[in-house]
Amino acid sequence: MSVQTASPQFSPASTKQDRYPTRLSHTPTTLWQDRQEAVVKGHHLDGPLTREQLEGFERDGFLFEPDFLEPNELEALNAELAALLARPDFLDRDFAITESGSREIRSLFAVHHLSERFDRLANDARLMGRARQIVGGDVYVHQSRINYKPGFHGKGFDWHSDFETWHAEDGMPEMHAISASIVLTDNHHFNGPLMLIPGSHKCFVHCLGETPDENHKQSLKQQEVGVPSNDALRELIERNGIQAPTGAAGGLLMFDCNTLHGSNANMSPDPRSNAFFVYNRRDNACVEPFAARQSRPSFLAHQPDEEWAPQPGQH
Ligand code: 6CS
Ligand code: FE
Repeated sequence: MSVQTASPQFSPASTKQDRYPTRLSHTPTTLWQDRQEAVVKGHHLDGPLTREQLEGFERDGFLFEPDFLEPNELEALNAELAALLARPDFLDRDFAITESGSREIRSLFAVHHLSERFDRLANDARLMGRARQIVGGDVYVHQSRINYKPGFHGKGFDWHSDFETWHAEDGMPEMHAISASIVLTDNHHFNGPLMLIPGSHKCFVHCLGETPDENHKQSLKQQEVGVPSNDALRELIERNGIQAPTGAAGGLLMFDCNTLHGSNANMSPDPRSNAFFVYNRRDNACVEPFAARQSRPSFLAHQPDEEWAPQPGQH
């Protein structure tokens, strides 16, 4: 049974072939379509990951490495994190997303452009080398962010595929990107660790609902469009379960752009702060959105080798 394509009255802006139709106007007849690209494409490339680690990433769609950072690196990054969080001039800027109903910062985007230290980390050979081995070629930073998830008030993130949003709204053509999440505060069962569905990276769950204009103003607080159906989630979770890698600060969680993930609210006093760098293969740079009328702002989707500066004034 064929997958319904995007409704004709809402044709995607992109002229590139849309391999992953989503934001459909009527319920598709299949829960998902198969992924079309291989997951790990750099077996032939040298790099820090072992064959076993690459095989694990291929199978699960994610890989957790404890103790990735040295203690002194972690200490310096947490000091930088606190300094960025305390910047009064950031609070009303478009790249600083607050929790709904409060002025607490939920996410700070473009941190590799806002902080020398996070820029050095984003370009660290240990991360770039891992990403290159997985996606099979040279990479650039498509997106960076710090998710703070403050104690007691940090809200969760519903189940989603990042690639679904990056394809629909940023124009990322194919699945050649990974996220590297650096655990900056201990992630335990009660402060909302990232949860992932193993194996889900091999299924593209097409989502219902047209992309509203300026959707990011809502979706970064509470994503409502581009979320998988409960039927698809139920089926994938029944097949492969849910995993929530927890561990001490300093660990590294890498996950494929299409691995379904989410997290619960933070019910503990402890913040759950992670820094994320999204590495996209350079030949997979974003074009026009595949399912949105306009591209998202550049703090969410960077181009290779771009000159970026924060937009003046409030968003
Ligand atoms: O829209 C985005 O790009 C962001 N949204 C989520 C929920 N995860 C990935 C990314 O940070
Ligand atoms: Fe995400």
